[in-house]
Amino acid sequence: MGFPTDVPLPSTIDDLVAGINMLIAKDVSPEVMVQYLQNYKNDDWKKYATWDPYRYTRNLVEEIEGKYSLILLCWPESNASAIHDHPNSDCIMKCLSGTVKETRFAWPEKKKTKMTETGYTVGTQGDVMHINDDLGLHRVENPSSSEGAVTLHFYFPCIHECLVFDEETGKARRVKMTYTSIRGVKQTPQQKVQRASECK
Ligand code: 2CO
Ligand code: FE2
Repeated sequence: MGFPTDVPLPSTIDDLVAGINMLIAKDVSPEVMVQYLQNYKNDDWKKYATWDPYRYTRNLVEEIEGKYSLILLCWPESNASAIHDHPNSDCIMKCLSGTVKETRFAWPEKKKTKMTETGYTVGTQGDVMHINDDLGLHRVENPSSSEGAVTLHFYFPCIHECLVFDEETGKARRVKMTYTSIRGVKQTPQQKVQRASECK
């Protein structure tokens, strides 16, 4: 399916959410979602940005349970995610600021064996990437030691937990994901625990 002509291209992040709602209702493909995210060029995402010097923050912009979540991730210098999956979800990631490196890995086949890297991509402002469990696993990182990075992640459907893998052995454990802020409101540790236990 081509890009639906009745969905206006987004000039603000609120437009982006409105357009996503229309595209979700039309049940469009990940490729159409990639095209749509490519067209968001504003920097009004800054109102959702929060920073932690030690780890990347996850800031929920919008979520419709069972449908999608749109999350702004702020990566301090040299910070990396664990290697992880995206259970039954498509993940589209757009680099909004700085540099982001995505390294892909194959699903482990043998126990106690170092995981196999299958390639990597380095993205800068405006670049959009797409992953799902059929395409493999990934680690995302900010490779810069002098500058933060910001990425916008669109998951459809939403994911609230994932498997994280030990690169040396391929051993996986399931973790719940929490939000640093929700629709611009910073979450207390209690709210994070409460919400993690509500999200199955
Ligand atoms: N999946 C990770 C997260 O939501 C970020 S890497 O891009 O999908 O925390
Ligand atoms: Fe990811």
